[in-house]
Amino acid sequence: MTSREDPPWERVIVHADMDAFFAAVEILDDPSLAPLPIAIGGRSPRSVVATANYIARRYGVRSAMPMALARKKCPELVIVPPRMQRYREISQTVMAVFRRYATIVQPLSLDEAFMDVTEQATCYASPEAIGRAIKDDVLEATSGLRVSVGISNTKFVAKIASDFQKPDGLTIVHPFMVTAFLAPLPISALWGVGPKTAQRVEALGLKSIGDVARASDQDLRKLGRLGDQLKRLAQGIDHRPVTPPGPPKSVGWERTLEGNISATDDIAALLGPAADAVAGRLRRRSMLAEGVRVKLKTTDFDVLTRQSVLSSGTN
Ligand code: TTP
Ligand code: MG
Repeated sequence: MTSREDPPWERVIVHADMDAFFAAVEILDDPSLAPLPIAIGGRSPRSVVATANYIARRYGVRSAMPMALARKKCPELVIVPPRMQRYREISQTVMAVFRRYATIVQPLSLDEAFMDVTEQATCYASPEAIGRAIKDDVLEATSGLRVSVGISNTKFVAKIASDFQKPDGLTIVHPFMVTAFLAPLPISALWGVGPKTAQRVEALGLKSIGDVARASDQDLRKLGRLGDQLKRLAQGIDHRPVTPPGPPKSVGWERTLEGNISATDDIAALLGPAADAVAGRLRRRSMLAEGVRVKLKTTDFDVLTRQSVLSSGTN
């Protein structure tokens, strides 16, 4: 059946992202948590929130927020320690569902993936129908977890769309709606625009994606090569293909300490075990590292990194 609307979809790209993933898994395994505000993370003053359910989010609890602050914002917050093994197991179930719908699945993390369903979509009445089917299948395969789905003709727009009506969202952005959909969004939604770039773009008087889409070449030239790239994205042009995952680009290990340390010797003493853990992971995957990066987080949650390239590979 090929009853797709005009203009034709050159590609049908799906982005799917589980709702409050770690928290949703905990509620699945212990339904008594469902009516309560919950956050996943440790209890120590150092811990940060991995995620929170939508009830806790109403109090302002957010991912990456120090747990101490989260408890201030929501005194009744129930803190649940993470169970990574269980999240990985459910992630495999979810990714297996995705692979039933797409020849190419590109996982971005445990709970989200791009799918190119251009071929498969011809078997459905509409892109919306395939999105509905994916959502229903994830719900069934996981016995109750919900996924938000965005569908458009590019990765860029599909990803924004999956977030648009979270939780339990299904947002279809037809090719002819793309520029209108993007126009009111803030420039920070453009890929490649972090806080620093955002300042440079805003200094040109460009506040929304629509402003960038309409910007003069003269203004955009002030941003160098980035200017072109941003204008194309703002116009919904993004040719990047959905690509299957390759070997990992990095392997790491990190730990949050229970208390502060500041003596150089104390810090140095932690490098040995960290290097052992990383090397073990590399050896298990038969990989060699071409460089090393050390990351250090301060009491204020500032992150300092130092790195160097090695003269030969190591594990
Ligand atoms: P997200 O998809 O960013 O968040 P979410 O699934 O919890 O909520 P939603 O998508 O509905 O907004 O991340 C997926 C999981 O990754 C999340 O459940 C926990 C983990 N995570 C962290 O551990 N630390 C983080 O800072 C973030 C953002 C996520
Ligand atoms: Mg998610």
